[in-house]
Order: sequence, then C-alpha cells, then structure tokens
Amino acid sequence: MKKILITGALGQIGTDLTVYMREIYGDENVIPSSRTIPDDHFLLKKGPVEKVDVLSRAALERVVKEYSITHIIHLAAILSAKGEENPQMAWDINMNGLLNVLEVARENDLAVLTPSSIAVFGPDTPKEETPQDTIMRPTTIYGISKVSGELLADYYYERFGVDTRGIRFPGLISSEAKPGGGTTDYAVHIFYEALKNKHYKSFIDKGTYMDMMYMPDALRAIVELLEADPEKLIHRNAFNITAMSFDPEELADEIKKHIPEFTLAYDVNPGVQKIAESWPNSLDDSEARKQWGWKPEYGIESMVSDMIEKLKKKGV
Ligand code: AKB
Repeated sequence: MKKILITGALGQIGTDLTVYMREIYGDENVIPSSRTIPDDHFLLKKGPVEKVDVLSRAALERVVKEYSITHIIHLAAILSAKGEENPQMAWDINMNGLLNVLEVARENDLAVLTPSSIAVFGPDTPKEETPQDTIMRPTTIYGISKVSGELLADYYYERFGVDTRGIRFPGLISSEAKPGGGTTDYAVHIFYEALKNKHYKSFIDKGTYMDMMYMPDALRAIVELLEADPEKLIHRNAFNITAMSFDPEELADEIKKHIPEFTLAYDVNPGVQKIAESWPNSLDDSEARKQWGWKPEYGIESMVSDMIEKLKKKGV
C-alpha cells in the first residue's frame, strides 16, 4: 500500500491533487503538507495535514517516519515570475528543498515524483513541437532550478537507485486553488475577470503562444506516471507533456462563446512577457505517450466550458 507525502500541498496543484489522490489511495494514505496551514483549511476535514517546511530535512524525516511514507510528491517551489523578484530565495527553496527530499528518499528508500516545467527551455530551444531531448538553456532562475532539479533527480536514480520521476508541466488551468507567481497565470485570472467584470487586461501579449493543460489531465498524468511500469521508462526526469497551445486572443474568443459581452485588452508586463517569449510555443510529448501511455482528454473548447461551469457553481 502506498503512503504518499505531498509537499507544497496547499498550492494550485496540491489542493486538487490531495482530493484526487485521497479518492484513489484513501484519506489516511495521502498526507498533504505545507509550510503554513490555515486552521480552517478544507483539507483538514478529511485527513491529516502536516506542517513541513521543505528547507528542514528534520521536518521531512519526522513526517516520513511517523506515517511510514513510501512516496513523496514534491510540489513545493517558487514559480517563474515570482522567482525573478527574489532569485536567491527561489534557488534556495527550489534546489535545497529538492535536495532535502531526495536525501530523505535515499535514506528511507522512498520514491519521488516532482514536477518540472516548460520553463526548462529557453530562447535557443526549437519553438515549435519542442522535442523531449533538445537545447535547454533557460534564462529564468525558476527554469535554471528546474533543469538542475531534473539532472539532480536523474543523478539520484543512477547513483543511488532512488525511483525518481518527473513531468514538464505546461501552464495549468484550474477552478479550485488559484495559481501564484507564474507566467501562465493569466490563463486562469482571465476566467475570474470574465465572469465578474466581463473584461480582462492581459499581462501577456497578443500572439504569445504557450502550452497549457486543464487540471484534471494534470492530476491524471501524475498518478499515471507514479504507477507507470519502471521497465518502460527510458526517460525519468522529466517528460514533456501537453494538451493545448493558445495565445490570449484565442482563449478570449473561446470564452466569448459563453460570455458574449466579454472583452480583452492588454497591459503587458515586460518582465513576464520576456519569460513567456523564451518558452516554447508548443511541445512534442510523444515520448510520454510511448513510454507510459500519456494522452490528454481536454482541449481548449472542453476546458473553457468546464471551467466556466465550475466557477459559476462556486459563485464566481
Ligand atoms: C509558471 O508559469 O511559472 C508555471 C510553469 C509553466 O511552470 N505555471
């Protein structure tokens, strides 16, 4: 029986992932953790939530021992836009957090799955259908930490036999927890503004294409890779996966089908725009499809209608 610790579990992925994994593995077998936990957080109703700062190896050790953890899903990280505000802090959390997780995994014989990102690519990377193995010279501290993290996780697999696996996530769109500090966050904010004010000012410019994915596909990808047959994994850290690629205009046009009065304007943030322009326009995810059967279910149309329905139900 798997006992799964999730770090950074109160963020955009972790909140949904905890609910999703508790349904599959049981409430008591999935332990979300975070540096701070509000007393009234809804995850506390269904099972344990632990206070863990990933910069404390002792705190990780304690929870691993207390719950006889077998797998860590390591989500705690500072994202791209926020990382540029304080690169030293982003490096510390992203690298030393991962190193602590890998060390605890090595010492306690645990498996580790940690997301990487499209941010591992940079301006020199082929932009269209970006291959699994290609030039990786990112220009953000987040991207640099994610490339280094991929190499470090592969090193722990090769050198110490720790079962490490990773996914290069594109921008994730979700109706529950909001994202924070990412370049792709506009693709979530736009829905809230479209429903509340029928208008959105995008900080990402017209014509800027980035890969995106709806959260239900991202959650399924995590569990499918976690459960994948190790014999079939040629790559480990980390797999390109994608579901769709669009620019703000195409997303707005799709939203207009549901909210005809919706209008889009631009107030481009030059720093964040530069990050977006350094990333691919579209990814080739054929290795993930071949090696562990990855296949997205949601495209832009089905994602937009589901998002709007879910947000309306939530009273947005
Ligand atoms: C970000 O925009 O920083 C993240 C990512 C693509 O990793 N959403």
